Amino acid sequence: IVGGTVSTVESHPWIAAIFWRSKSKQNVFRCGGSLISACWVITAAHCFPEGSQTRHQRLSVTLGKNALNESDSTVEQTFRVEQIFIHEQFNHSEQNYNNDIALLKLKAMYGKCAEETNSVKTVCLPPPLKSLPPGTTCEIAGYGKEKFGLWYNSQFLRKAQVNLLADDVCRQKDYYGEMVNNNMFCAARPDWSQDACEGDSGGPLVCEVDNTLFLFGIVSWGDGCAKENKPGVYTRVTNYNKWIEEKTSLPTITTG
Ligand code: 4AZ
Repeated sequence: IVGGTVSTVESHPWIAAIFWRSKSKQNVFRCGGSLISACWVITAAHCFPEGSQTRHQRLSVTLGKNALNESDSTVEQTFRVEQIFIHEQFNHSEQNYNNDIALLKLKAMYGKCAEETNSVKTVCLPPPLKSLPPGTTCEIAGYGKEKFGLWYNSQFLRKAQVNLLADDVCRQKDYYGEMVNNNMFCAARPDWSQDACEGDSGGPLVCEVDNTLFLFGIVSWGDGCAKENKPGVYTRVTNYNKWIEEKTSLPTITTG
């Protein structure tokens, strides 16, 4: 997050930190995500490059995390991943990350996945096709970089506020032109001072409707961070209610 402030996980209790275990057994932070039900985290498809690295055995998800490089076992809940669903129409070779959405099924421990606490809660999905007017202020959160090009992520969870941009504005030539399609929307600070950045990918953009926060966007891409005329681009979650329902209601394959 560029230009934001340190936040506490209690104010974004659905945030998930997704780690990948490297060959040297180190847990490397990969992406953000959002807890949408006890056993399901929604994130971005581009967090999982093609090939062997995408093996779910290498992934873990931590909920309730304030500091990226320290663990607090009194509030954190860590899970292995049982299954990954990457959107069937996501294409790694395309530049614009169309259908940048994925679901991770957490592996239950003693028959349970996430347990609700002050630091761990689910976020609501908005109703299908619900759209909010341009200018609506929404909130993003993540452990990503505080400046584009830095080599390290933020040590603490950070948040920022961004406004939804009209689609025709974001599709102007000096913005992103044809790169932005209807499965995406743009959001930015009017003075370009706050934005998502590398490492925030997969994480939440939430907007309040009738006193309830809903997950409207998933951090997806952008040209740099907090750059003039280059807003953050988010996966339009309201286009995927059916896909999410389909995947999360699928029976689990068990072996042994
Ligand atoms: C990234 O590389 C990334 N400013 C995520 C979000 C944005 C830019 C880059 C938006 O993961």
